[in-house]
Amino acid sequence: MSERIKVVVTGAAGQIAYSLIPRLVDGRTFGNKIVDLCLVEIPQVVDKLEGLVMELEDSYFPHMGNVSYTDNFDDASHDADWFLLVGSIPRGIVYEGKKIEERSDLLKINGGIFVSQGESIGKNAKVNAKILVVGNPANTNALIGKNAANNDKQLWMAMTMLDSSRAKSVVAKKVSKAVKDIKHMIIWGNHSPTMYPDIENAFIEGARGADVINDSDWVENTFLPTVQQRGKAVIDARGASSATSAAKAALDTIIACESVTEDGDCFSAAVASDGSYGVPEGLICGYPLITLEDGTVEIKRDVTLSEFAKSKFQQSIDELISEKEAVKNLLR
Ligand code: NAX
Repeated sequence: MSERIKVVVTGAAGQIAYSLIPRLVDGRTFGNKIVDLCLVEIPQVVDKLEGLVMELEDSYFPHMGNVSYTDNFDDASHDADWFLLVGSIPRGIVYEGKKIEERSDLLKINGGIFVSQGESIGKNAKVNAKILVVGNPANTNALIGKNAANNDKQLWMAMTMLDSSRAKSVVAKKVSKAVKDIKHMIIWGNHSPTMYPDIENAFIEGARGADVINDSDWVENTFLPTVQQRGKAVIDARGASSATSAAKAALDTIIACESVTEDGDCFSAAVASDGSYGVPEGLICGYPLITLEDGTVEIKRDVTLSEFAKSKFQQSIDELISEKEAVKNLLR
């Protein structure tokens, strides 16, 4: 009999979730496992999930197990293996008469949600549960959630895979290669415009980015701002934040955690710092990660940063420190 896995998705009636949820049960993301889904929404829209459940039933997914939906996160969290915390108020929408563009506004609105969700996960979820925070501000939401969960065996991550995929795409275009030829693309720091996409340590058909791209002007004035501002560019172009690409990035993060990392490669997500690379302990910071044979996900520690990279990374660390300060009343 196939193994079963329980996955909880918040923000299940939102845009990202509409692309994400069907692909959780399509037999690719979790392989042969039967996936039980628990979909969570706020009370005002939870009934809409009936329609999504109908569509899932109509789609013929042999790997789909039980599907339920609720507005009670605490109920949903019991014995879950994976949490995709997508639910939050996105940048760019009008909320209580004000257009939400600043991170400080997002911090205030969304931070509170993650205290109660974190407590439920720490108490009710599987001991080795993995939690991927997508809802922005993702790093600090994950910090709040992890702190409230108070359960160090569970792995809390904030998503930076989309930034890594965007960076691969920009590099691939620059060198006229396919995206599959670009590997080891690390996003250091915060999932925000201060992030540092590390082109120097990326591999382009096996060669170091620093050796292939000898154009510091392009790196500083085109590559970095293009990747850092890509989220805003998508919002400006489509009038809504990235959805299908964000869903793909969440799936790629799950797959990267569920399979052993290829020798020499790594994947990007933000996890709690253990002091690696000089980041204050506990901050949820974008790092290069690897998944080991026993399923453990750990920080890859053998990457060398140039002085340029260190100064850019430090700006993002400083931002994470100030975000932590801004939510200190939500931390135990
Ligand atoms: P939508 O507004 O389409 O959907 C969000 C959904 O979350 C809504 O249906 C809302 O009712 C629900 N929700 C809000 N609070 C909730 C709660 N406490 N429990 C359960 N559900 C709740 O936004 P969407 O485009 O799907 O984006 C979701 C989040 O992803 C936003 O915060 C957005 O900023 C963030 N993003 C993060 C990215 C990343 O790389 N980390 C990239 C894409 C995206 O910008």
